[in-house]
Amino acid sequence: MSKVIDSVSAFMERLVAKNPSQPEFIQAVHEVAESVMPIIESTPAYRKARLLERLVEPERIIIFRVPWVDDRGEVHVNRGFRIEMNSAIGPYKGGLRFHPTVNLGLLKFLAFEQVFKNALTTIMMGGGKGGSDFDPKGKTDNEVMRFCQSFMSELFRHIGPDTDVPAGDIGVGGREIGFLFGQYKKLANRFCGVLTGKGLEYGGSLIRPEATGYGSVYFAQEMLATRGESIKGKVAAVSGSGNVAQFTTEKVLELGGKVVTLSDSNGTIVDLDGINEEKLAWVMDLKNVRRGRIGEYCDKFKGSEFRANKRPWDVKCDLAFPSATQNEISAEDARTLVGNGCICVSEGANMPTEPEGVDVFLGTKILYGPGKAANAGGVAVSGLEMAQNSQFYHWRREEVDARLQGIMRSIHENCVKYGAEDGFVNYVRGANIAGFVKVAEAMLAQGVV
Ligand code: NDP
Ligand code: 2IT
Repeated sequence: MSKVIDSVSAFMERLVAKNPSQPEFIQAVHEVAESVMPIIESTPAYRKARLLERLVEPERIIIFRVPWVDDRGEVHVNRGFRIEMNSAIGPYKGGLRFHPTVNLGLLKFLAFEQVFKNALTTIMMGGGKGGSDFDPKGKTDNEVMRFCQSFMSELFRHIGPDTDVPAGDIGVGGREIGFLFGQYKKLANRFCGVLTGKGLEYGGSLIRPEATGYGSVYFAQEMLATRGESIKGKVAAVSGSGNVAQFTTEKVLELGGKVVTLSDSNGTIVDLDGINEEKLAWVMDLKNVRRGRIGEYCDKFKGSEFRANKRPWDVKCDLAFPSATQNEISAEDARTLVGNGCICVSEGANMPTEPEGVDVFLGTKILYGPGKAANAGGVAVSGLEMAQNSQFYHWRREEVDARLQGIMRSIHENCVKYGAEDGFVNYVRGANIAGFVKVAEAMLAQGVV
């Protein structure tokens, strides 16, 4: 064991030296390295091929200028990125994030996680991620369109339906994908499945908007079933109020649970009566059409409370669905959740729990589903969208939903296979090893490239 610890330390020392000022990337790699080092140490072919060293080095990074003109005629310049992380098991696949905090290290963490997540889906997809430090908040539709067109004017030459297929993430939803697709088609003179998350009228898949949130709840269902529990009658705390949070809430309600919180970067709304279908419909209109702030909920629905600059984690709940952003659950938040009786955490967001918080969840042996397993439903249905596009055909809603449920079940089984340790499932280890083994075998087979 101490040899494994020494190997992780030595590996991390080299990684930090080579990637200074990329804390999120270092955090994500450290977690995976701890899980997979025992396998690497006991598999000479993996060690010899330097698989982990190759996995942390993106195959290619594209960084570009994105100039655009606002409605007043002023010129702005943003930075665009695409990290093509690993193509061992399929074309690069992963979302685009538009948020002022976007930088190279943040996207490298997301691209790295995506490699393992995509491997878990069982679909042929490598890992990638991209985006920009552009902030869509407060911009008009025309400004967002001009930005997306400028972004795609460079990106289009690097992507394609069997090379690299971007999709949405924070700040990139149906509106942005539409503008990006329009510009790709104009420049490439080609109508194809080069992006996923498209509108239904032009090649999108049914259930793609719902997939990440639904998948995260399906994963929670699977975890709960291992202890004879279900969603019915449970109280859930959800963070965020965007795509993932909305459809997580919808599915929890459908399965008989009660959701008592939502949030955004300004604070949390608490509604102990429960956010029912009617209130959720109002939230969806607020966020997706009127593009307002979640705090407005409390002006509309009396009896609810807005907690400025607070996260939801001190609200008593049985289930927690972090669905906003990375590092939004500290060790103290994790202790509060567990102390208040939370039995299951399913991560809709990518890496929402700080490492010390993960230790709390694993140490107390609650059901803890890490993002790369629990939120893989989104990219899985992106993979199904690619499959439908390649046939110039589409499947029914029930068919896509059934496939999504089957994929979440198989991810859960794989986590159990690699993560079971005397009566307890360590889903972190399970997900990391299951994802790693698939990519590692493909890389070995393809030689040193
Ligand atoms: P959206 O842009 O639709 O919503 C993001 C939500 O998170 C908003 O409520 C936003 O609030 C909040 N948020 C974003 N950044 C911060 C921050 N720094 N601090 C506090 N709150 C923040 O994005 P999605 O719902 O698509 O994504 C949410 C999470 O799910 C992300 O971690 C993403 O990577 C992950 N994910 C998304 C998938 C997808 O298919 N969309 C698939 C798998 C994972 P505000 O309006 O104030 O910014
Ligand atoms: O983090 C993610 O998995 C996503 N943002 C979805 C990626 C995709 O290609 O659908």
